[in-house]
Amino acid sequence: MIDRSYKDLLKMRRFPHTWCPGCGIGAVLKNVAMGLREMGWDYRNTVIVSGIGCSGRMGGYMNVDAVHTPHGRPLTAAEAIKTVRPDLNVVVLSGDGDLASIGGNHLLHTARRNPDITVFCNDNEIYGLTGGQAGPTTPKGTKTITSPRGEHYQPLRLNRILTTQAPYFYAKTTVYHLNHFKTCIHEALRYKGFSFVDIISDCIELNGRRLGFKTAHQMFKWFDQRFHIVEGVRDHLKDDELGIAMKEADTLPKVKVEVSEKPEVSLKDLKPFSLEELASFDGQDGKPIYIGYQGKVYDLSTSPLFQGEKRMRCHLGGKDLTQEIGIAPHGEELIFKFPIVGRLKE
Ligand SMILES: Cc1ncc(C[n+]2csc(CCOP(=O)(O)OP(=O)(O)O)c2C)c(N)n1
Ligand code: SF4
Repeated sequence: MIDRSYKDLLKMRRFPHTWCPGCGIGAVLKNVAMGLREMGWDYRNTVIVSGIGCSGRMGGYMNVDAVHTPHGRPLTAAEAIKTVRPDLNVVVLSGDGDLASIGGNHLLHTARRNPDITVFCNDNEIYGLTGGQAGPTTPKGTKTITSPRGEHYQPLRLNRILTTQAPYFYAKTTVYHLNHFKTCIHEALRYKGFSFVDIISDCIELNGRRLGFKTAHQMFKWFDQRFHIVEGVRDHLKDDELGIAMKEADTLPKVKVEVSEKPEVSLKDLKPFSLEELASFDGQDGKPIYIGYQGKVYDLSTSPLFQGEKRMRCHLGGKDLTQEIGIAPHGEELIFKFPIVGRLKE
């Protein structure tokens, strides 16, 4: 018997939905709901965030708390929610125009910061809601309402952009390759970190028909010709490959720091200085510059702090500066590397 419990994740009272018959968004909604169900994610522990567009309407049909953000901003809201409520599962449902065009900057930087959120991008390679204009992922040469002679520019290659800097999880699939699609959803939901599933989908009405497809199924067959599945997890995916590209954080090479240990000097073996004696080592008339710090006397004559024009700082020489160095940023670092020449008398 078919398990229809995923419907608990949908607001069935709102159906029939708003999307055109044959639109791929329905398949995305249903399969994401099934994926959440398998994970045991529901209204008690999950929040959906979506942007603006036909795809952005998915959040309104999910039976969990959902945030409908301004155009291009779902990732900002999603990351904020995850930051203040790390106990919640945060899932973004939106379109390629919303996420990669007006929201492109947020996509780059959210991916870079790697928050634990999952993004399902209904990538119909067009701006659907507004009438079928060319968008960021529209393939070069595609005829759209804004490119009647064929789109002039190369599309953004999310497969390349989102796999440049580890860690990353980028999966590409289509609404037609159902088993693969389900696997990508499942793996993305399980991934700890920023996961992005790029789902090639159809906008039959405002893209497909203009391209000459009579039915959504004809578009699906076209997806089948354009893409093929590659097995296993890859570092990167080529433009025509469907699969999962994933990489853990690059570990920085361990830098060996050589520390030359100075032998610990016993205070009692050091030459004792009274404050009056110390005061005479103030750098004037060619005398060295001595400074007292925590009971020891340091020779700072060669310190860059007192060279050239900075010699005017010589009024600091010949004094016990324990308090001043204690509150100065990097104070101790400035003094420790210089030779110890004595100790302050009690
Ligand atoms: C600030 C702002 N600019 C432009 C729009 C108009 N607009 C609404 S949806 C949309 C494109 C959405 O495209 P996509 O994310 O691909 O979703 P689809 O409709 O294709 O599912 C645009 C440009 C808007 N609503 N707000
Ligand atoms: S306009 Fe396109 S993307 Fe929007 S619901 Fe219709 S088929 Fe789907």
